[in-house]
Amino acid sequence: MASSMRLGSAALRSSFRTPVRTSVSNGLRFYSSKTSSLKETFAAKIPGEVEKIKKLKKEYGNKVVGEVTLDQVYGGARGIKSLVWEGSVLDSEEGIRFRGKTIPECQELLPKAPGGQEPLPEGLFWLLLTGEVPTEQQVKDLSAEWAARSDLPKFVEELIDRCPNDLHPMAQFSVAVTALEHESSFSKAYAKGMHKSQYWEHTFEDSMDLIAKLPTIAARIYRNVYKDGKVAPVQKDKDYSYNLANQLGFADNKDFVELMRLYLTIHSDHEGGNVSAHTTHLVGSALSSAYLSLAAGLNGLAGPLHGLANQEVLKWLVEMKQAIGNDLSDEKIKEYLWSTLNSGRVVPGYGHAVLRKTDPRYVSQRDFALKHLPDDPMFKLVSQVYKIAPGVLTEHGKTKNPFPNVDAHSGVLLQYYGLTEQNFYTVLFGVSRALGVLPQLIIDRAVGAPIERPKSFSTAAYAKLVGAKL
Ligand code: CMX
Repeated sequence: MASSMRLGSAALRSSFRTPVRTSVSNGLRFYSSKTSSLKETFAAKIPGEVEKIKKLKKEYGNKVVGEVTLDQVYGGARGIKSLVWEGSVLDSEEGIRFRGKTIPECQELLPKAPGGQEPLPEGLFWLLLTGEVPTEQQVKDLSAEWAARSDLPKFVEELIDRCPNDLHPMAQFSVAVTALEHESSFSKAYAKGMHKSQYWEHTFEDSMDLIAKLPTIAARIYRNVYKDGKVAPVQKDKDYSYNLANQLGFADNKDFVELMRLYLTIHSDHEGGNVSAHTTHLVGSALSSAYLSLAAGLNGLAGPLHGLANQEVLKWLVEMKQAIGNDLSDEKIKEYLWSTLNSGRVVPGYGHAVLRKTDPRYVSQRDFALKHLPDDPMFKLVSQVYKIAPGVLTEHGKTKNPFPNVDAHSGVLLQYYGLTEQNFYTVLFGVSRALGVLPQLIIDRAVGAPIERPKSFSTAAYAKLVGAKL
């Protein structure tokens, strides 16, 4: 794997601080600077990680890690252990840990903006990729590097501008990210005939460029569909969340900027098996570029059972208010919950494939609301539903988890600050999700993860396998 650490011309592009080449040793260029860049930090970790996996496979490769029942096969592969995901692990009772750290721990440990209280998502990205908590300077450098890479190609701007306003913002988002394939360092190098040891570097470069461009893409969609079509330029000395808030048109409110920092941090990663993460990883396993892989993941995030639920929640709450009127008593809310269930629909924002408790991402958003908008009527309604819905869902008896997930809260926070256009909400989720799934894509290419190809059978073949006569 030593050759995989060769940092070529792509490395020069990635080194934002004026690089001073001091030595070239074993093909690895070193730059004099006070702190290590993200690329250098990650590159230094690769040989150890590759060695760890090699040793694990060599010594324990034939150990059984689980068995699969027919119910699991027909049940959406729930619980089948078959994926490797380094950034986060989801415990059904405790919720997510990013590289072993809970959300409150990340809130405490990750660097913050001057005067800010919420973690900067730049720090989370660093943590997910390297397993290390970055210094303030490293995070500052990363903010500057993303700002420096943020320009969109003209044809992508035009492509977004030509989308009809009634094309869902998530479809526009996916189109724009797919079109960025034109810029892919990975695809260009592959076409020329790249050695596999260089895959990760090009994936790293593409991921950094892609992440850098997402706020401008998201803001262009938002400003085109809902506002005057004008997007503020990225401010090179500001952090990622400030720029996103500013480009959307909300940075005058410093609490909204803080909300963006929290939002982008907590929506980033949630293990590898969820639809957007798994899809990005799967498509990437075919050596499709970071652009094509993320676009595929975004298309999955756009489904109502996954990321789109955050749009659905606000819609559902507004419809509930319209249907009930001013008497938002517990009894009326209970009736509304039952009417939703009895009409064969799901209660959006409740339930989860893995979690069996209230989602800590819900809790951190609730804490934010208690601090910044305790008297907002919609927040009060969300809190009231939180008291009632778990009981109703338990009585209904279908969902394995009657508690709220991340999507039950986000829309209410956004609407409070004036971002009321629900159809746009999943785009913000997508910007954040990129920060979680792209580190794994880079890791996949660095450790030589193979193309994915699980086995399928027909129902007749499964019946034969289990000895059933149908
Ligand atoms: N309201 C009504 N019924 C629900 C429900 C809810 N919130 N959550 C689950 N159920 C139902 C399922 O539809 C399923 O019914 P059928 O047996 O008729 O098919 C049954 O309960 C069992 O489902 P489960 O095993 O508890 O949940 P799944 O792992 O199949 O699905 C999820 C998980 C999230 C898709 C589901 O809970 C759901 O649809 N929730 C509402 C949508 C939502 O909030 N999605 C966002 C999830 C977080 C995210 O990815 O962003």
